[in-house]
Amino acid sequence: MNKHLCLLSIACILAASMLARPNHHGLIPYPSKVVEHRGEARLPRLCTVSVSHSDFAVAAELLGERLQNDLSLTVRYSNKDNATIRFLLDRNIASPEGYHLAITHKGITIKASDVRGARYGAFTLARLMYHYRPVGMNRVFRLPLLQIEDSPRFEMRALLLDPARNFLPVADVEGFIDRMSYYKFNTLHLHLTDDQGWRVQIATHPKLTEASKRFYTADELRHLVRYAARRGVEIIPEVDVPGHTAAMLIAYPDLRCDFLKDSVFVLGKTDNVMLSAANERTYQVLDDVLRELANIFPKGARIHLGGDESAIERNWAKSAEHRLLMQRLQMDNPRQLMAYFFNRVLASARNYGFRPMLWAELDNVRMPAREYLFNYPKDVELITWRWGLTPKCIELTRQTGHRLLLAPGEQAYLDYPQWRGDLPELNNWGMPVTPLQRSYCFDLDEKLYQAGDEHIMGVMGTLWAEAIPSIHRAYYMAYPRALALAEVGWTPLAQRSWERFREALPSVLHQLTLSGVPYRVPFEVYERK
Ligand code: TNX
Repeated sequence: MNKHLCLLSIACILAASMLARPNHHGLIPYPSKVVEHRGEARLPRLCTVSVSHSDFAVAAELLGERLQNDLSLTVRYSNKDNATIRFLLDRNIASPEGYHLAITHKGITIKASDVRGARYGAFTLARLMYHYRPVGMNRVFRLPLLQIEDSPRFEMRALLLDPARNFLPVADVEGFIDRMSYYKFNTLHLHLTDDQGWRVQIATHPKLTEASKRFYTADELRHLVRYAARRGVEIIPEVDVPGHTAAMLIAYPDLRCDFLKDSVFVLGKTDNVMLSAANERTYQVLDDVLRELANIFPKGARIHLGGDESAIERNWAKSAEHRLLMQRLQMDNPRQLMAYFFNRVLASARNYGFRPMLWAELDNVRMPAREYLFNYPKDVELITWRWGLTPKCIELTRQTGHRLLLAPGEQAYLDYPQWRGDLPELNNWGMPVTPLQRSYCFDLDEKLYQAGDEHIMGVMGTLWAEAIPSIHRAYYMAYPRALALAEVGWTPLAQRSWERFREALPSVLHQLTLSGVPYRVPFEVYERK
């Protein structure tokens, strides 16, 4: 082979491998569409940023914060047309969370029809700029010429924090929100009450927080709601009833089932107890709680009311007052009382303008589980979570028309260890290992749902905190798996690639290190074979 042919074939092989492996540009979650042009844009160290629409100011500010904090760039806001980075209103962009980002020789534009899209365009640009930051003595910023058109695959991308089990101060939750919104999560599920603690101040029932000591005041929660909204994150509060209520029943023993009124309950030890469904006081107290929460959360906000792991056989089934109630309601199985209980509590929630959610619970959690514990009302959004039961929940919601959020134990339980022998060291009851690649491959390996399953709202990773004593540990358990779930929730299935994700990861982890996030290093992903 002559020299030229040889060079040509090497060039072809290189080009083919570049085509086979599109550049990841350090982007997680990867956008719907990236078009790359030849050449590069040079950016001045002093970036000017303009917005064509006052709603977009927050997106420009969040971009400025990232560029200043992570890249020590000086950012100036301007109202001139020739700014380096321009946010433009484009009503033709159909998805409110969508955006178009163009990096050209003439500058950078981010177009969106809504502040949500403008914000995500800003975060994508900040991530790109971090990935392509100049290193060493070279101070010139060079970005590839790109056009990105992006919008989310699912409307809800969520993470759950559990300050009920281990309290997380407001500042810790703020930092967590900053991180999650940067990776395009838009929902934070806050598990506010459980056996181990009640973490939201309720003025009409002050004892609820007395024993738990550390809790959020109404004003602190209001602040968090505002803080999250500025970053495009909706907070869903959860008040978990009628099980998971030991803290509530320690504070107010009159809400216990009749035969447990004089028993000794110990905070942190007692579990598997339930609110009485036969006592009017239960409904009164829950109504008060919901009324006060309605003063904290915006009108029309979601609320999660639990409904999981209720030990009905050990509580309502053994109680005289519940037998009487069943007689009155002509029921023959205490499980039917769940429908009675929730119909009343859901009525309060609706009355205060909340959109209710519940954990999807099946009548028989031992396999085969076939039906829901009760007929969930149509307006209730459900979350699937139990191991092995997500396909069943998807099938049932397809029939009943309920909207469903996916948090399957198999891929999305971020409290489980990420590798053999890894943390958590506490409360590890033989938790299944959930490696990064498993979380990433959520719906790549097995087809979880069918085309047209529009009732699927999205994806949620859960950080149940029995074994998560601090925000540091929450980060360790969440990252990098939350990045995998961010991509499951955002990136269209056709664009998903484990290889591309794996290659983009070091750049993202570098930035996380810089901002002090103690994630777990996923060494197994890079181990030499
Ligand atoms: C089950 S997921 C629970 C939580 C626990 C978690 C531990 C769900 C609805 N209930 O209360 O914290 O398992 O992994």
